[in-house]
Amino acid sequence: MKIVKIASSQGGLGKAEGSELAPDEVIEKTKELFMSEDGILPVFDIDSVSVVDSNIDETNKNIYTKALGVLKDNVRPLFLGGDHSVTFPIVKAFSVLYGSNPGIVIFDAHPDAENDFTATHEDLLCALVNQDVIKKENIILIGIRNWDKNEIDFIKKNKIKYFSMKEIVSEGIHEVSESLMSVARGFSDLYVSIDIDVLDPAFAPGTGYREPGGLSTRELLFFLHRLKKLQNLRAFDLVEINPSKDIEGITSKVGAKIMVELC
Ligand SMILES: [Mn+2]
Repeated sequence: MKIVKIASSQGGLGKAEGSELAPDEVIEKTKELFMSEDGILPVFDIDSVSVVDSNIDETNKNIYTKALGVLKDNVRPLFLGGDHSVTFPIVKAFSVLYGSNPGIVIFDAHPDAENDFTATHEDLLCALVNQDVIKKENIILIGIRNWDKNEIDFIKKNKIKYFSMKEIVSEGIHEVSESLMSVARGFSDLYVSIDIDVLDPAFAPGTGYREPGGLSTRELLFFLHRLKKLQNLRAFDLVEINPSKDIEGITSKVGAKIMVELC
């Protein structure tokens, strides 16, 4: 599996400091996992984006250019962040390449719809919608459970599809997964973004914003094992793992597990 390391916390408004350490830490932990649960031996081809110190615009340009090149190879890469702002330039490249009807599934505790002026990790959704990077009806959020009034208003106004944690549990994970699959299958091309804070902090404490009441690791893997079967799936990212806030490497190992299961 092609892995693109993006060792940047520049879009994290200072609050994601430490997430730039994640790519190396997570890759190191993959050495403790022998094969995927489907019996696939994990083999990683590791590449990286050059991160320009204190210059997020230059870093984002580099992410965009790298993503364009890697996505063209059609090898279903995983982009390993980094804070969640790295998703924006990748998805821009994705939507340029896959013009007909691309869509995105975002696993996250937060809608990331705080501001609409720039692409930080707090306003990813606004940037995707307002800059028309992905059609708003082709964006699906999963695992949402902490949002403020602005964010609810933004989601309602734009009719963004989402499955909150509450809904996942009350409707049942199988039911929600079926709904998700039926929408995702309809996209010409699918991108999956995984913010590790979609997991309950009991499973993934090493992240910037610990939000109680999240998915278990097993439940996230259930969704990912299903999504992985879709023919239109083109790329993943895995973001917001923060080794400096982790406990005994628990979260980095969860990241490694996700990588191995996506092989
Ligand atoms: Mn988040």
